[in-house]
Amino acid sequence: MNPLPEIPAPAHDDAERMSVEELRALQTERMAWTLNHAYTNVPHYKSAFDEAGVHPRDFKKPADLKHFPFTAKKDLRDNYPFGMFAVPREQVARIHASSGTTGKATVVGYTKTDLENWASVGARSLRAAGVRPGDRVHVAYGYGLFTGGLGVHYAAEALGATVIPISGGQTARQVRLIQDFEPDAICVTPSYLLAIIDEMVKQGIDPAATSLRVAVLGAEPWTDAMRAEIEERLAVHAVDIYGLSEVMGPGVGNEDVAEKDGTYLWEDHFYPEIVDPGTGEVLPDGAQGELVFTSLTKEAMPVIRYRTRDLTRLLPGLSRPMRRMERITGRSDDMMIVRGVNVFPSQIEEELLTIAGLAPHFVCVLTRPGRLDELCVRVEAREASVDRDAAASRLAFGVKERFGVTVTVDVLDPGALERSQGKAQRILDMRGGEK
Ligand code: DLL
Repeated sequence: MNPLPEIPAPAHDDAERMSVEELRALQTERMAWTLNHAYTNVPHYKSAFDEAGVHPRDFKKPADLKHFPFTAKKDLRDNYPFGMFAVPREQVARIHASSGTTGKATVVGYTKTDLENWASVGARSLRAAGVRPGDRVHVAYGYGLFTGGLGVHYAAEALGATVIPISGGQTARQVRLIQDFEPDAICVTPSYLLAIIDEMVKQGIDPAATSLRVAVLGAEPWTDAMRAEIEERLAVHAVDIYGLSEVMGPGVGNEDVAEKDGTYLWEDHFYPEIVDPGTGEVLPDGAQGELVFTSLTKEAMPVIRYRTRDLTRLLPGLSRPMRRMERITGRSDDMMIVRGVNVFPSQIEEELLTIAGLAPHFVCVLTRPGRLDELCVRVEAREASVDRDAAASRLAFGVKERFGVTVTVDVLDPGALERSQGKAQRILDMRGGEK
């Protein structure tokens, strides 16, 4: 085992030192402001609230939020591009957008104050992750309309770090700059970090010997098994950062490097709920369901009860008043149903990382040869010498044992699958036609 670097404990900011009661009071005040702001300035919210028969003045305490209507991605698309903005267009200081694999992009906007708040929750996130003022931070999230690069960039600056804004791609160059600039931290998707580690090995560089101490990983689901793989190979602390553009971007929440036990949601700016994805009923803390957010301070684009489709549960804070969320199992969109059994790519990842001969580069291929869906896991062998049949049977057996799902496994040559430079595409849907 490679020993992990020591990270000195940081000071917490004012919000992180509040009591739970103080936090609830702050949330109540900010939620009342947000509901009013959205109702008064965004026609969509006015008509949605009116239709549901609720008015911002009905809101007295966070539990009242459940009477207000949800907001879905479709509402943002229907109001494309700027219809969800709550301030005059000239007060919008920046725009981001999600690429949107189908249909229109989702557009989000920020005032100057929103950008400051984002940088401050981002700085808090990086601090929780173990980044310290004066550290060099290699940002390999994509820059551009995607919130990852610029979001983490301004967070690192606000923390007082030195930013290396390389963006995604050009993997050989990423490795060279890590060698030359000796960063303390890297911010990147876990799947692209694996590609960077593989490139180091290819160039004859020992990944465990770099200057890196911390990897701040997010933008896609990843597992504790992947954390163990990255921590061992790169000798860094691998810490989760969470966020989504509709709510802000990276830094809606972050894990604490000393705990590595759930991602703190920065509840002074974003109020979380867990709902039953089918009925929309609010579930108690601890229950598994869909994460829903209401922004508490956003000016340009407040969101009321935004349905993230991310599945998780809320846990009490350990060292802060804010609640933690358990690692996201997956998005409801990524749930595959194979002969009636639900399965997520993250479960496949967890299982395949228990098999020494298999590398964590994989894709789940869904087909429908007859009337039923079938799942084939295409995964790379770690080395050419691996007994592929044995590794394939072990994975198929493990997935069946653990999750009750029958899969076929195709073990490929090392390097056979295309590497992502950002978010990995874990599902290849070849079913065609009706789903
Ligand atoms: O991915 C923002 C981000 C950038 C977060 C960099 C962290 C780091 P979107 O492109 O809008 O924004 O995608 C948001 O990505 O709803 C989740 O499904 C997924 N996601 C983001 N972070 C995590 C994470 C950015 N730590 C969507 N674990 C979210 C699991 C994550 N899924």
